Amino acid sequence: MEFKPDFIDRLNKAKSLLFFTGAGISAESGIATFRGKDGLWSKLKPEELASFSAFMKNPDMVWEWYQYRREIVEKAKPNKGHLAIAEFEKFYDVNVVTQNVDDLHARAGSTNIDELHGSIVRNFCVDCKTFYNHQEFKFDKKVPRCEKCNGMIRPDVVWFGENLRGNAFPNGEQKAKECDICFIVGTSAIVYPAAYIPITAKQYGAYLVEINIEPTEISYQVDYSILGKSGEILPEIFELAANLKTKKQPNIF
Ligand code: BV8
Ligand code: ZN
Repeated sequence: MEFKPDFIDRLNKAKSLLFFTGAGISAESGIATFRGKDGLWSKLKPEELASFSAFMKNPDMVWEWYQYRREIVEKAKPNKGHLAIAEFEKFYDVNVVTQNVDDLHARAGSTNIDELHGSIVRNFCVDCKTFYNHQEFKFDKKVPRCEKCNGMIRPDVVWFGENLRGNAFPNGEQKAKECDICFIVGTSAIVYPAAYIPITAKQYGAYLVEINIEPTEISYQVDYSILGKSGEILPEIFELAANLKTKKQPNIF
């Protein structure tokens, strides 16, 4: 695959890379995306499933939907895109700021991950906020109860209308300000405040590279838009980077 000369130059000089990822990077692992022709939202309404009010209105239905998605995540494997991102750590400071709630980046070996929208493999009690991992309720078809206070247990994902929790967003923002290249991988870039991450990177001088199978809301703002599957493109970019970073430095004496 041929890459633009200015991108090659940036990749050669870069020290810090940020990968801002969305559901598209997990598509080749068999996990459905949200929007697009066979996305989750084409069959189901997000407000009826991925919101706190939906959970309180119909807890068992929402719980079951997450159990169904957890099973898919558990059976899924990191694909070549996730693995390539982990490999970049050999030559760069790498940060992954993901909107995804699957654990495929961690399972691929990435070590600096901010999960903006939480994680489907974690649960917590709505009342006393005690955390539980999903294995403890693996076979529960109905919303389980907290062993400490009998409150309802919910998935630790950020639902629509909920503030992002913990330090993931501020951490991600700080890393966006410091990165040399911000890769925007497999996201429609319409969910906020997550979609501010690449904008912040651009404001602080990063070179923006989009990897997607189609143009998106953010395509007009990026420096380089590469159309194609992330599982195919990321390994090619890693190979280019490895050649650049390991080529024998010219003998200056
Ligand atoms: C909040 C977890 C404060 C649950 C999700 C402005 C500022 C702040 C908020 C808002 C705002 N404007 C609107 C809002 C409200 C809302 C929002 O952004 N709505 C959107 C829809 C307009 N934001 C919120 O509610 C956020 N909270 O702001 O709190 C607040 C509080 C009260 C009132 C107001 C504000 C919380 C948002 C988090 C919602 N939770 N998920 C779960 O997963 O079950 S969002 C959901 O969308 C997923 O997390 C997902 O990660 C996220 C983004 O989707 P993508 O990852 O981009 O996936 P998508 O399917 O859209 O796209 C996939 C892409 O991959 C496509 O482009 C496709 O072409 C590409 N692709 C496919 N295959 C491949 C590929 N690319 C490469 N290779 C391939 N093989
Ligand atoms: Zn509790």
